[in-house]
Amino acid sequence: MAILDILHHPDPRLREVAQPITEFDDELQTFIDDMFETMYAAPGVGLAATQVGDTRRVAVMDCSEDKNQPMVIINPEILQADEPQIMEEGCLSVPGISDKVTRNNHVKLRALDRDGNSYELQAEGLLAQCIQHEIDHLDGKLYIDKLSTLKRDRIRKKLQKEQRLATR
Ligand code: GNR
Ligand code: NI
Repeated sequence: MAILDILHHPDPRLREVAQPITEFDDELQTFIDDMFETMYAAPGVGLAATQVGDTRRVAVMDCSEDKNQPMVIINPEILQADEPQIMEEGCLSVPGISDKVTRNNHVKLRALDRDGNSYELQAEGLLAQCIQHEIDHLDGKLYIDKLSTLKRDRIRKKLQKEQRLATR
């Protein structure tokens, strides 16, 4: 097991579009375990491979109260989305920031599990929000892309300054 480094905005690797997974080998299983360890340690309710510099189309999540409902989504597809509403959102790749964005409160998901078996799931609330957030990561998108240019510029400058202070 290993805790992986989480990339911070504006790292250009957060903008890469992840590639579908076709190999469900031992290396993938180890990577998924490391992603869970990294997510729980952060702590966060989700983590996409993009955030740890990997271009495979996989994310892990656990939106449960007791942190006992690990979920893997591989090559995910949203089949249906409805009930747009404003939700407060944060991201481990945009640390120390949160803001309101519009998300669908209900989604129907199709994805593969860690063994490559297809499943479908109806999700609502935080889980639905998290699914949309993680799929956005796999498409190189961040929730701050939905904010005004002014807000996004301020966030980028703040994180770039923190980055400079952390690496000097
Ligand atoms: O930990 C996280 N919390 C969160 C809160 C509201 C909406 C989405 C999220 S996901 C985030 C972890 C993360 O950055 N996943 O990519
Ligand atoms: Ni995120």
